[in-house]
Amino acid sequence: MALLPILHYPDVRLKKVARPVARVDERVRALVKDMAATMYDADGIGLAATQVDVHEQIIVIDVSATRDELKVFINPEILELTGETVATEEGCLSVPGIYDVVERREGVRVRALGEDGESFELSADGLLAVCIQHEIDHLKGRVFVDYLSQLKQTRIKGKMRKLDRQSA
Ligand code: GNR
Ligand code: NI
Repeated sequence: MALLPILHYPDVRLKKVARPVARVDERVRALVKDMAATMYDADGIGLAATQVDVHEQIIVIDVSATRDELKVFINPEILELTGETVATEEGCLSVPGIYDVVERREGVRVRALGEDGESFELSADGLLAVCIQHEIDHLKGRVFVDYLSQLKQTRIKGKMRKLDRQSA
């Protein structure tokens, strides 16, 4: 098991579009294990493969308080967005220390493959629904900062470059 380095915004690799996983095999399961370890180590509620510079459609999520309800989504597809628009304060492991409000839909129905390669469907609302939308955005090369004003994006880029200079 390994902890994987997480890319930081505005790294251009966060803009790459992930390709579907052709076969859920031992390689994919090993990557899922490393992604889960990386997410738990960083105290995140989700992680997309894009954030660890792997451009394949793989997401891990755990929104439980007990940190023992890992959900794995391979090749996820949004079947339906439901409910009203809700505004949630979001953060991102690729944009550490930055939090801002993003509007998304309240509910989501998603189809994906599990770690066993079997297809499943899930309906979610609340934080899980927000997190699923946030992670699927990563697979499409989109970060929550992209929804903010140009002024905020410019400021956040500056802060992140400074932070990454200091820790380099
Ligand atoms: O840990 C995370 N918290 C979070 C809070 C509100 C909305 C979305 C998230 S996802 C984020 C982890 C992450 O960056 N996933 O890509
Ligand atoms: Ni994120």
